[in-house]
Amino acid sequence: MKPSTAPFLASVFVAVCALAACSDDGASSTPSPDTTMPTTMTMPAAATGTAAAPDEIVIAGFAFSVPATVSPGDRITIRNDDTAEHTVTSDVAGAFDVEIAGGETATLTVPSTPGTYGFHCTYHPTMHAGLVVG
Ligand SMILES: [Cu+2]
Repeated sequence: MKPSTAPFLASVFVAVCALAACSDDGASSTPSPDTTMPTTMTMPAAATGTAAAPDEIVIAGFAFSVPATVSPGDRITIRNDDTAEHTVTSDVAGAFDVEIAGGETATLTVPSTPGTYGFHCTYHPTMHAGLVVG
């Protein structure tokens, strides 16, 4: 009769379990694949649009001010500071065609294909600029 063996094995087993559980917890908490979360959290800030966004076409004095580049598929604001009505119409038909009344703003959906898109105003053909999508 050796009654002391069983309690000894039991205590070793508990100790191993505790170590294993401890290391498992450490392994499961260290990886942080949630780095994509901040990206989605920036969307509400962009949607507020209170401050002038960098991606904005401004029309003033019968001339376009265009951001250096815009992202494919982006939705950018066109602000018409003139009293005259203008349009932002792609030279290549069908890419985009937005009409902006005097003193108003409108939204332009950037083409999803990268490239440089020349555009003009249909009312004032001398107004011409380019939109760089990339
Ligand atoms: Cu115009």
